[in-house]
Amino acid sequence: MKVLNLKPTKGVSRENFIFRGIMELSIWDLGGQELYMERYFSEKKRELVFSEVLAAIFMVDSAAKEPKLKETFGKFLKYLFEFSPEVGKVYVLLNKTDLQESKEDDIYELLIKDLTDDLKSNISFTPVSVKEGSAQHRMIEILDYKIQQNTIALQRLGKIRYMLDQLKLTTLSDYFLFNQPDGLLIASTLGKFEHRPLQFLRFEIGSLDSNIYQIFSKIMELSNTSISPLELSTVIYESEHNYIFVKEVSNGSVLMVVTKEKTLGIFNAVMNDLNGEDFQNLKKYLSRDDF
Ligand SMILES: Nc1nc2c(ncn2[C@@H]2O[C@H](COP(=O)(O)OP(=O)(O)OP(=O)(O)O)[C@@H](O)[C@H]2O)c(=O)[nH]1
Ligand SMILES: [Mg+2]
Repeated sequence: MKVLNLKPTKGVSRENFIFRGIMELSIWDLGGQELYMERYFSEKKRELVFSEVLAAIFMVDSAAKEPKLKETFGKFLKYLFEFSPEVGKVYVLLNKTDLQESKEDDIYELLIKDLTDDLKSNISFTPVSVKEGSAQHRMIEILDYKIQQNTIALQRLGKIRYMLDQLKLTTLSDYFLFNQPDGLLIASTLGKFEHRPLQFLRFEIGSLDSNIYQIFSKIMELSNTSISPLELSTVIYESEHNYIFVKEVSNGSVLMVVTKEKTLGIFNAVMNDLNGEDFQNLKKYLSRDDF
């Protein structure tokens, strides 16, 4: 998300999101203004807000002086553990470390002071900066950890990995499936594949389409060929020793194929793959909406 020009959160803002294409999340962003905090900490609302929490993240502006910070943190912990005792670790992000005036060490001392040892061992503090991307990186780490504990997400992941391995069998190529909304890898035939964090990948197939599709339609029109509405869904790159294919699989996911060699045989094999049954199965699986 673009951070500049963000408006203060009013009350509780909710958003649904499928992380890495496999784990459905309902994100509750609790506004930090006093008026809103009073409301969601109130006797009437707190159970609703602090129940069924899967992951709790407390974000602090380390560059601001907030007299009620400690008190707020106390209430947050109290209601969280009261209504979501299964939540596990609480993650505290000390934000804005990019600023000179950031006092993350003081804030850490303030927040940890007087906590019981039990609580201390259940809270993980991390200095971060949204501006520099380390906050987003930390959030991804936290959610990846949650995937590891989520049976349904792990099952989905296993199934998708198996399907990618099937695709790979005949093509001497590696397959990478990306989730467009967050730009993160869903699965790959190389296992956990590290790409630069937060270098959010966007395959702009759409914009390429619009030009080429227009010209293509025109040519078809000129030659009087009636062709079914064509989906331009694959982009092919060529390097000295490889072909790289990029193809949209479903709403929100993109498959990238990198060949190990650059031969016509392999090119054809990948093209067959991308137009074959295994690909259709993957597409069907990813288009399911029974999340
Ligand atoms: N320098 C710097 N500015 C940041 C960083 N993170 C957020 N900001 C800025 O801080 C301001 C407040 O950001 P928000 O994300 O709206 O803060 P918030 O904590 O959600 O505030 P509420 O919605 O009122 O709870 C915005 O102007 C952001 O651009 C950071 O890491 N570094
Ligand atoms: Mg906000």
